[in-house]
Amino acid sequence: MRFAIVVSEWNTEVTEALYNGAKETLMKFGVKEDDVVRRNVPGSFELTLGAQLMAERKEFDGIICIGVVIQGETKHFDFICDAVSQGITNLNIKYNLPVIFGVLTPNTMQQALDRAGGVHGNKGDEAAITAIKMAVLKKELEA
Ligand code: DLZ
Repeated sequence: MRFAIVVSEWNTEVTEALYNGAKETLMKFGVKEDDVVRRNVPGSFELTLGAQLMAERKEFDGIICIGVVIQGETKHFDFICDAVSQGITNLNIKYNLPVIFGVLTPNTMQQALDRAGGVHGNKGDEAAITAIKMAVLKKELEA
């Protein structure tokens, strides 16, 4: 199978750890390194278009979106989280393709780090496992 990973450049310390977790998990389950294609986008808001551009290539069994939006003092958090969660949901339906929401929405940077290889594991791993499970389900049901 072949997967795309779209990575937001905001909070890179966390998004790189999530990306590495996702990529390593895909490879652990047998995906070849050449079959994992990475592209960056400036922020989580841009994950939807980044994933859509990858979906348009029609060469992937799943797309994993990686981002971290930290609760701040402005309303940016709500707007970005609403937009990207709705945008990614729409892509799943529009392309009939697993597009995985690997976006952390913590209150603090520490909570993000705890979920990017820290005490709460690595949510990038979980995103990769979800992508594989959904890609397998799609193949089974379409066979
Ligand atoms: C503007 C912004 C803010 C305030 N916070 C975050 C964040 O915590 N995580 C993230 O991924 N991106 C953030 N951004 C950038 C937006 O996602 C987007 O890149 C800009 O609003 C430009 O469209």
